[in-house]
Formats: sequence, C-alpha cells, structure tokens
Amino acid sequence: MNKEEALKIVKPQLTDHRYVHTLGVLETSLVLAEKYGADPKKTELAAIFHDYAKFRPKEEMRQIVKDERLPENLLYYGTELLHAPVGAYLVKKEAGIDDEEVLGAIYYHTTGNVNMSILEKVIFLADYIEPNRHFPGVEEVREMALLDLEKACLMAVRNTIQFLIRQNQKIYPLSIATYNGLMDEVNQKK
Ligand code: DGI
Ligand code: FE
Ligand code: FE
Repeated sequence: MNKEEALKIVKPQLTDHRYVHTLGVLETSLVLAEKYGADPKKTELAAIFHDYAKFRPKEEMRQIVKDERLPENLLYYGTELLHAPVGAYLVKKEAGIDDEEVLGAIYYHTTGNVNMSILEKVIFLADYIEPNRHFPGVEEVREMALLDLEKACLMAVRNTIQFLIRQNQKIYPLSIATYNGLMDEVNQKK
C-alpha cells in the first residue's frame, strides 16, 4: 500500500487535530528511520496507522480485547491504552496490513515493550516528539533523539510514567518493563 492510499484510509478515522499529529509522526519517524536504519516503507505504514483506533468507542475496544484474547489486564488501566493493541488488530482486519513488524510497532506504540525492534523504537519515539507535541521536557527528548535512540526512548517512557504518577493514574506493567529494559540497554552501552 502506498502513502496516499494509507492516508486516505486513516483520515476519516481521525479528528483533524489527530490527523495533523499523524502527519507529524510520519515526518519525524522517517527522519529517525533514516538515521537509525529502519525500513522506510514499514515506518511509513506504521506511522500513518499508529492511531487508527484512537476514536473507536471504548466499549467496542473492550469487546475486541475480550473476543480476540488480547491481554486481559489492558482492561484495568484506563481506556487510553486500548487503541494501540486494538488498532493493530483493526488495521490488519480492516486495512489488510499484515506485516508483523508494522503491526508490532502499532501494537506497542503507547507502552513500548522490552527488546523493541528499531522500527518499534522509532514509532514509539516519533509519537512522543513529533513537532505538534508540547509536553514539558519534550525539547530535551528531541535533542537526544538525534544522538541516541535508546536514551531518547528511555527519557520518553520516564516522562510518561512521571506524568501518570502526578496525575494519580495507574501505570500499566508493560510501561514499567519498558522503562527497566531501556535502562539495561542504555547501561550496557556504557
Ligand atoms: O495516542 P497518542 O495521544 O498520540 O499517544 P499515546 O498512544 O502515547 O497515548 C498517550 C496516552 O496513553 C496518555 O493519555 C497516557 C496513556 N498512557 C500511556 N502509558 C500508560 C498510559 N495510561 C496508563 N494508565 N498507564 C500507562 O502505563
Ligand atoms: Fe496513540
Ligand atoms: Fe499518536
């Protein structure tokens, strides 16, 4: 599937704001893919489809978690997490994307994962630093993204966990595992 076809499928699924964010993720992820060596066509598809399910009804997403035997614990950490794994399922079913590397990058784009592929790291990081993002601390992560992929991903997941704690929200166990795994990856490089 080419870029124009993919964008045409995604656009009606998203608000204008979220579509602009998606274009930002696309642009940023291609820069990171070039720098760190991810496949540009896979990067393009994963970026365009990463938030495909963002505006699906929460009940529909919960039902898909149950019916498709996605990890049950996804149901106990608020609804924001669901769009990533459910999105990977729906992108395969509805848009016919069957590349497992692309689907993995969509599946893990919110929480990250342990031992992420380069493509998964690129999408995870681009989602955090694309030009329309304005979180506190994002500029430092943008600077690190040009120097060290793993350190930048670590900063992103650390910021997210700190943000969630300040907001009195639960932390999904895989987000903690992502943090610990990236700590090991970064420390092994020293
Ligand atoms: O979909 P986006 O807004 O582009 O970004 P995203 O897919 O990273 O989703 C961000 C949301 O996910 C934000 O509301 C925080 C939430 N989130 C991320 N990690 C966790 C989490 N929520 C909980 N409860 N636990 C997590 O570990
Ligand atoms: Fe998302
Ligand atoms: Fe996103």
